[in-house]
Amino acid sequence: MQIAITRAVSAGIAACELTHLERQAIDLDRARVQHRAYEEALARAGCRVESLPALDELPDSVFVEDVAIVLDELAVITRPGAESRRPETEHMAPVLAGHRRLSFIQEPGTLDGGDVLRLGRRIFVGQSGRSDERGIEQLRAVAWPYGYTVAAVPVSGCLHLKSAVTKVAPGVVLVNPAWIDAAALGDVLVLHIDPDEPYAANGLLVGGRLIYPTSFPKTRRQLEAAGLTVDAVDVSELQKAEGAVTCCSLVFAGS
Ligand code: CIR
Repeated sequence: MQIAITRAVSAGIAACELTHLERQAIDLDRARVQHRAYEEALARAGCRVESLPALDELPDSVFVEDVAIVLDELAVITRPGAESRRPETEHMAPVLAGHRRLSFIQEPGTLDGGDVLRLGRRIFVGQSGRSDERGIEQLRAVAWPYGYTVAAVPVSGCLHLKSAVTKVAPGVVLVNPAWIDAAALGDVLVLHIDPDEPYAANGLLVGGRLIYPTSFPKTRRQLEAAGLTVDAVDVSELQKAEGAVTCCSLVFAGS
């Protein structure tokens, strides 16, 4: 059984961090409806959804992916690159302690879970504005004893590595080639987004289904034509906060 941890949308989401987008009004009620529909998609994919209560004083706390990396053997609580997001980790640590042994990224290193892409025993980490060399080195130190390699990948033009690439099927990644060089990922089949949809590289593969935003119809048609099962969800309000589909959950094997 897969477990998906989510957190309800903060009443303060209007004050979210923004790096590449202009601030737009976010309809909180609509964001909450979309988030519940996203949780339903996780349940359809076979997850047991553990939905945590909103933290209204932490605007970006719906984006739980950034505060932890959950491996089969342990969970790493991150130290997010954006200072406003660091208190989110204190709320996640006790939740994950119920599932995994914990390790912590320590000051001065920074790491956002959105920068971490795992392909089997290979872990790729974006060198973004949020994750630095020291954070990446700390992740390497805790993961290598379990047989993981950790490789830094340059990203430019986007927030996180997973804005530019996600796994969409076993051995297959979806990439925006303007933001990363997929050669850094080694032996993997690469699909490209439609160039009209730069934010389209973020999909969430769970239980053989790809949870994917409705806002990228051209790329979605290509994915379906390639034989993928796509479960489309409208996350337009969360996208205004520079979020996507991977960032709203932590999905891992239950024990
Ligand atoms: C931030 O800038 O931190 C949030 N507004 C968006 C985080 C999105 N996280 C993700 O894609 N992993």
